[in-house]
Amino acid sequence: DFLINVLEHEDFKKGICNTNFIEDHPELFNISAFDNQTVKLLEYLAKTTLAKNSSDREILPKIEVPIYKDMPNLSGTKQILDEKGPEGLVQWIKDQKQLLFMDTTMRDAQQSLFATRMRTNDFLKIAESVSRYEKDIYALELWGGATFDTSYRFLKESPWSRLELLREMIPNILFQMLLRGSNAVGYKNYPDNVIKAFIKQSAESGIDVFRVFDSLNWLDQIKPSVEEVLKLGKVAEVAICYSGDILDKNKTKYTLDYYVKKAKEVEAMGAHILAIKDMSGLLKPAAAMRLAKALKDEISIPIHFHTHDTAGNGVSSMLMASAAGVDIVDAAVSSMSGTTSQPSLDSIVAAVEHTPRESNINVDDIQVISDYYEKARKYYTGFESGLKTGTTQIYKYEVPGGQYSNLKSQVESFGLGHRFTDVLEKYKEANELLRDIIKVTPTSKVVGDFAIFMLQNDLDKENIYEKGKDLAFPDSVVDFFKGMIGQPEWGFDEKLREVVLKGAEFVDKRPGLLLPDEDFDKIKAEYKEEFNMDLNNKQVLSAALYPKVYKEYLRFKETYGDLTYMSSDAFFSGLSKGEETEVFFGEGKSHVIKLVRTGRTHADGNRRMVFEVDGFRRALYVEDPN
Ligand code: 3PY
Ligand code: ZN
Repeated sequence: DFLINVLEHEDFKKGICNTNFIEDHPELFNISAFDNQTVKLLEYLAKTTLAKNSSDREILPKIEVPIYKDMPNLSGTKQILDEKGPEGLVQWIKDQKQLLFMDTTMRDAQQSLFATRMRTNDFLKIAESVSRYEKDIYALELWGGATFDTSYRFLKESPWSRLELLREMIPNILFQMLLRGSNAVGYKNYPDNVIKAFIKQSAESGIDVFRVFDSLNWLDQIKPSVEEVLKLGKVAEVAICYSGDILDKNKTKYTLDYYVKKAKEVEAMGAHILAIKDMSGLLKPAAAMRLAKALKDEISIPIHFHTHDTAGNGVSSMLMASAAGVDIVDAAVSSMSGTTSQPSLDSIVAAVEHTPRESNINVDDIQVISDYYEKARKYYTGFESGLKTGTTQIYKYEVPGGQYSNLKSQVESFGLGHRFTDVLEKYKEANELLRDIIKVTPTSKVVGDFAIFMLQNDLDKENIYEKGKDLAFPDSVVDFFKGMIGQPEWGFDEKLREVVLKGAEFVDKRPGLLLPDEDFDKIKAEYKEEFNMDLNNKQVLSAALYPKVYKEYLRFKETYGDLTYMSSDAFFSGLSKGEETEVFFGEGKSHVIKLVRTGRTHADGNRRMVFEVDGFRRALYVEDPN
């Protein structure tokens, strides 16, 4: 190390060295600065730089964080809930004339725009500004849905830490999460004891409002979650997923009556709030108005509308719902809105100014937050779907916003990228074969997997019953026909079930009733043995929900350390030559790391990468993956 430090020193290279060189540069001896953690970090940066060919990439400008003005009264909806309980909050909502907003930027917007890749580090930079500039927002949706899985799987960070850190920095606004009922934050049913323990821990870590839905609108699957939320004194918002088009008389399944009936059941269940969850952006403006009006007439709990702007009609739909008296709508700050994401918060707030639904939110304040995300979004362009404008095709295909951006890359990974429209056509056909089910995680995955499978095997509605007999169907499709995702409203096509299951058993009850309780002590013993770790409650839950992904995350941390506080461009792409990045550790410590040089590939396939850490050189030999 010492020799390398000498050889790499700028003065030495320039020939500015005499017999005093070493004495003049005492930092050369400071080799111990490279502790284990630092070396792991450099290894990560070196490997990522090589894997992404980043040495000569354009260096992204550093994101400026807005300086917030101090606002005297930050007391918000969180304080109303804490002081008056869920019933007090519900009463407060009912007392409002103004249209209330939930900002989905930190969850659904980033999930639907760039596959849930937004990192905690980029949220923390803006969190204190959010608590001030968004102080009049009803709630922030910032957790649940796909964020839990992707945090561990792709971002190598803890979703629990994200939640707890944001809670500390935003003490005044309600935090909402999306809970997939008995599927929790996963893609399959979990035992009831996992669901309950997960809800309890989420509440302890900072969640106030649980938006619970079931991917088939089967309320039996939602009840256990709602019971637990009510027991904890938190807010239970039950979401009914919107499918079809209530305006279209030819569509006889998802009618206005269907939704009113479901809404009444939701109210009877004891939910505090009803949400209409239009995950695919199918709720046209006139339908939104009709639906909101009917629901307002039929139930008395507050009503919350959620949509996606995939077809470009999201703002109109929310405004029509507002005119019909809906209490709360979902939206995302403008730079994170539109297309597969939510409609623009700024636009709707501005549209209701000087009307009876005028909001307390200040559009200029929201602009500050939007400006930040506009810059931060540049780190995530690699994960975007490429969709630049809305598309009314979505009314035909009914693909959820969050799935649309993923489906493209899934299709490409099967070598079918050039046939994306065919995949969408098959998606429609697969849905018909499944008797027009609600399509949202995880049923949307069933339809997506089924569609790709049909395309790969030249299957269609006619030939599948014969041709399918000799084929092994995707796991998700098999699970669906086994009843493991739940019971669809209009039952199964029994003939197709036989083709798919080939004699395997299926259930007609809620899977949670059949699954044995998870043995948390057994999980703890397993991790003690394998990782020498004493898992805390949060870690046990992560292990129970995502056993494989969680272990991979722990192994990643053993290899590279905790990279939560590395900047996102460095995390995703490594460093460009000459680029500097500051990586923070616990207790405010940090290192400034610069990539000085990338050497040639040696005969053994390794390359020499030279870094500077706080001004000290360090060279690494790393295998070139290219
Ligand atoms: C999720 O389950 O993650 C969703 O966003 C469904 O719309
Ligand atoms: Zn959504």
